[in-house]
Amino acid sequence: MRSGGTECQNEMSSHSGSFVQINFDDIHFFENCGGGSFGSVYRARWISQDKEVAVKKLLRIENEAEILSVLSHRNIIQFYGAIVEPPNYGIVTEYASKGSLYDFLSCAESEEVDISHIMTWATEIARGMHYLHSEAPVKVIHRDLKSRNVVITADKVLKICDFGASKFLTHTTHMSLVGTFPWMAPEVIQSLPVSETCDTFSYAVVLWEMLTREVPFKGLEGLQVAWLVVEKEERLTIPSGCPASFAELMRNCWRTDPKERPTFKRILSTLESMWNDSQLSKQCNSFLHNKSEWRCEIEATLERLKKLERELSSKEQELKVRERRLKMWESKLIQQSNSPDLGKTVFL
Ligand code: 7Z0
Repeated sequence: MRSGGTECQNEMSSHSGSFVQINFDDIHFFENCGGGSFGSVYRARWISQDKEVAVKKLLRIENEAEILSVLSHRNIIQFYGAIVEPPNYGIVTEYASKGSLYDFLSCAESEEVDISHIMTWATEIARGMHYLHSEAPVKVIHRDLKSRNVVITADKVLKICDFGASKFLTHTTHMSLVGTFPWMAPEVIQSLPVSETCDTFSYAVVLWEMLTREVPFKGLEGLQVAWLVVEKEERLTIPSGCPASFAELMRNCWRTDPKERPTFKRILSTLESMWNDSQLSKQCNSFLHNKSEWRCEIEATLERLKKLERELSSKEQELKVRERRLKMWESKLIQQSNSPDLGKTVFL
C-alpha cells in the first residue's frame, strides 16, 4: 500500500519498500509533543487517511526501520509508515491522546489510580516488553524504557514508545541522557554490553513511579545519580509500608548482576499470581492512601544522598588544595636539586 503520489519512486526504492511510504505533503503538522521533551515528535494529521498521528522527524531513515516497521502489539506504539522525501524524513505512528505516563503521574490534577489500575498498567508494560524481547520477529532491547517513553491512549491503554530510538541514535544529546539516569541499569550507565534485563531494571523504576507518584531521585543531578547507582549501589527507596510482593519484585529487578534480574516472562507470571492474591489489593490501597506516612522516607533518603554529595565535593576541594601544595613542594625540590650548591641537601 502506498498513499499519495509516486514522485519519489527513486528515493523509495533504496528502502526496498516493505513499509508504507507517506508523502510529506499528506501530513499536516501540529505542536511538538510534550513541549519538546519527547524529542522531535509532533502531533499531526495524516490528511488522506483522516487520522491523528505522531510523527518523529529524523535526519535520515536507518535500515533498522525496515525491521521495526513489522512490529505490532497492543502495548507498543503502532507504526503507520515513513516519510522518505529527502531532506524530509519521518516515522509516522499512532497518536496517544492522553500524553506520557510521566506527565500523567506528575500532574496533581490527574485522577487517582487504585491498585488494580496500577496492576493493569504494570501488566501492559510488561506485555509490551515481553513482546519486544521474545515474541517479535526480531529481538528488540529498548535500553531507554522510562515513564516518558510510555504513552496513554484515549481508552487508557499503555503503549511503549521509542524502542527503536537507540538504533536511530536520535537522542544521544547530553541533556536527554542526563535526564534518563534514574531509569538506567548500572551496565547501561557504564556503556557495558547489555542484555534484555537492562529493561527489567528500568521497568521497576516505572513501577516505583506508579506506586509512589514521585520523581525518581528528585533534585539530584544526573551524574550524581549515575555515581550513586554504579559506585554506591544505591537504589530508590521502597517505603516501609509497600506490600511485600511489590517490594520484592522491585528489589529483584534492581539487582546489580543483570543475570539475577527476572525476565519479563517471569515478571508476567509474578504479576499473575499477585492478581490472585485477594489480601494484596486491600494492603495496596491502604498503602496508596497513606502516602503522608511514607513520603518522608523517600525524602529522608534524598536528603542523605544530597549530604553525601556535599561531603564529597568538600573532600574533593580538600584534595585539590593538598595536590596544589604537593606540586609546589615538588617544583621547589626540583629547583633545589638543580642548583649545584644544594644538590645533595635533603630538605624535610
Ligand atoms: C508526549 O508524547 C506523546 C506521544 C508520542 N503523547 N502522545 C503520543 N503519542 C505518540 C507518540 C509517539 C511516537 C513515536 C515513537 F514512539 C513516533 F512518532 C515515531 C517513532 C516512535 N518510536 S520508534 O522510533 O521507536 C519506532 C520506530 C519505528 Br520504524 C517503528 C515504531 C516505533
